[in-house]
Amino acid sequence: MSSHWEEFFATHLPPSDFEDNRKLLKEFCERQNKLQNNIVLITSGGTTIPLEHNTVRFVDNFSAGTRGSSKNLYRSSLLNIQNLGSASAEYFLEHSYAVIFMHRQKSLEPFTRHFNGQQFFDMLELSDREIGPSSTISVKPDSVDVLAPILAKYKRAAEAKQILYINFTSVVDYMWLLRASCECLAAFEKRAVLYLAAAVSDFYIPSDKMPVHKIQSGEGAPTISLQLVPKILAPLVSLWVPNAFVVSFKLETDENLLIAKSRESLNKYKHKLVIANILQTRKNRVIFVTPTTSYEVVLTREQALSGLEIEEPIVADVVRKHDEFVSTIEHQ
Ligand code: 9Z3
Repeated sequence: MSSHWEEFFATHLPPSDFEDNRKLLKEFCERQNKLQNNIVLITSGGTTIPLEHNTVRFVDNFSAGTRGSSKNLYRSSLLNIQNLGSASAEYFLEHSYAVIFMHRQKSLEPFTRHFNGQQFFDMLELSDREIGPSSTISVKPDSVDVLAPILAKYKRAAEAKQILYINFTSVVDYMWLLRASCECLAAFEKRAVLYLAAAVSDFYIPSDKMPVHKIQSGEGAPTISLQLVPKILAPLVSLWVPNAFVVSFKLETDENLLIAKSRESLNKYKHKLVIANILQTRKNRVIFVTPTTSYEVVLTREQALSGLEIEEPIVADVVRKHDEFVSTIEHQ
């Protein structure tokens, strides 16, 4: 039996920085709504489930956070690993959407995802060996063409205050932030897109069943009993943002289940689109499943080698579908 979402919120406290995030969400959304912008909530990265209240151990969900962040770069040696969420954020920004990037803490983020710490340092030059007041730091000439386009896009989005970053770690944090985001997105009605790419835990240990302190190995191997996380798409679609364009992702490892599970989800929650993918091939093939159709979006080897990311055509297609959805309602 899946537990009910209302009981979940009644029995699990919000994260300690929840009110700060709620305020940021409210301010960001009010500003974007006044500007009449389209807005997308991208969730990205995996959620954890703690095994202890004072958490030493936790179970994690797979996701690098690529799908949600940005653009593939031209030099493979400077590329960071991809993540759907962070990649998609950059493409939505290019389509002039305001972006709420709700991501797992320390998972990939738009723009910075292209470089990890050491790669970034390798692009810089220090003027003197002995550091003094006249020392300067510059970008190596052969790195400028890599860094400049990303920096330009980053600056444009930051100066226009077009993106808000909020982060979660556990599935409980995720649930509270998702609901708070929806409270703010409701005002956008059909102009809001929810792009739910985070890999959310299906199972967890409820707060009242979790030990307070670190589980002791001296007491023998623990038996851990997990319960089902409530299916949050149900209230999200029917109650929280009933007019929004909701897109969920379906991750499977068995190809035979992929379309059937996606259709099942659409039938159950009545949202607009499921983007289905298989773990191993997610970077070059997804399937768009709507209530009436299903078709593949595939990246050829040549396209991948030329630096194209699958998130670019995915986002372009979602934006086109969202446009159609907006004009269909307007003409009703
Ligand atoms: C996805 O399927 C995402 O595409 C990935 C992206 C997590 C595979 P990366 O972050 O990977 O780029 O490394 N997300 C799955 C979303 C999810 O958990 N969906 C639920 C499900 O499949 C239903 S809402 O049951």
